[in-house]
Formats: sequence, structure tokens, C-alpha cells
Amino acid sequence: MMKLILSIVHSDDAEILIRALEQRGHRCTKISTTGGFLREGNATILVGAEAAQVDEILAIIKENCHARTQLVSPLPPVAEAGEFFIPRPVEVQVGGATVFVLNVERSEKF
Ligand code: 2BA
Repeated sequence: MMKLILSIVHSDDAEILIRALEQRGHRCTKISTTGGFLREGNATILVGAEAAQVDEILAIIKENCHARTQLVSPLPPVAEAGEFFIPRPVEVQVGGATVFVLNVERSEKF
């Protein structure tokens, strides 16, 4: 049974992850994506593979993608006249990788 491993990673980890996957014989595709919360670029790596290879692929992703903390400036609240708002950045932890493993019903190459 084939699986599709969809992995959302930090842009800075994408190239090294792709290299590691290719070195171990796994074909992959990178899509440039944007996180809904931070509205910053990240990368989505697609790997189509046999079910038996999934654990190895997940281990490669884990090895090569690292968690980071990022500062986010909260949006100012609606202020009354004369009020002012000093934005204080808050920390969020991003990654290492958000991974979804999907069943592939059919796969063709023409
Ligand atoms: P972003 O949506 O830009 O989220 C970046 C980080 O901000 C998240 O890291 C999380 O720590 C935090 N965050 C997200 N939504 C939040 C909220 N409503 N309140 C507080 N903090 C929030 P990760 O969880 O590691 O996610 C990294 C990226 O993976 C996300 O970037 C998004 O592009 C993707 N992602 C994560 N979970 C997803 C899901 N269930 N479905 C689709 N994409 C997902």
C-alpha cells in the first residue's frame, strides 16, 4: 500500500531535508507554502512511498527538522481615542515538522 507523507517544515530546514531524503533513495517534492498563523513562508515536502518505508522517512524528517522559537507581534486591539498600545512580542514555538501520513488510493506515472 502506498502512502503520501506530507510534511510542513521551516524553510531553513527544507534543503537539508530534501538532500537527506534523496541520499537515502526517497523521491520528494517541495512546495513553497505559508503558515496561516505567522503568515510566513514555510515548505511542504511531499514524499510518495511504500508503507514499509514510512518509519524510515519519518526518522529522516525528525533528524533534519528542528524546533525554533519565533517572536510574534500581536495585533493591536481596537483602541479608544487617546489610548495607545505598546505591542509586546510573544514567543511561539515552530516545528520541527508537522507531518500527515495519508493513504494513497492509486498512483500513476504517465
Ligand atoms: P503557522 O500557522 O504559521 O504556525 C506557526 C506556529 O505558531 C505553530 O507551530 C504554533 O506553535 C503557533 N500557532 C499556530 N496557530 C496558533 C494559534 N491559533 N494560537 C497560538 N499559536 C499558534 P507549529 O504547530 O509547529 O506549525 C508550523 C506550521 O505547520 C504552521 O505555521 C502551519 O503552516 C503548519 N501546520 C501546523 N498544524 C497544522 C494543521 N493542523 N493543518 C495544517 N497545517 C498545519
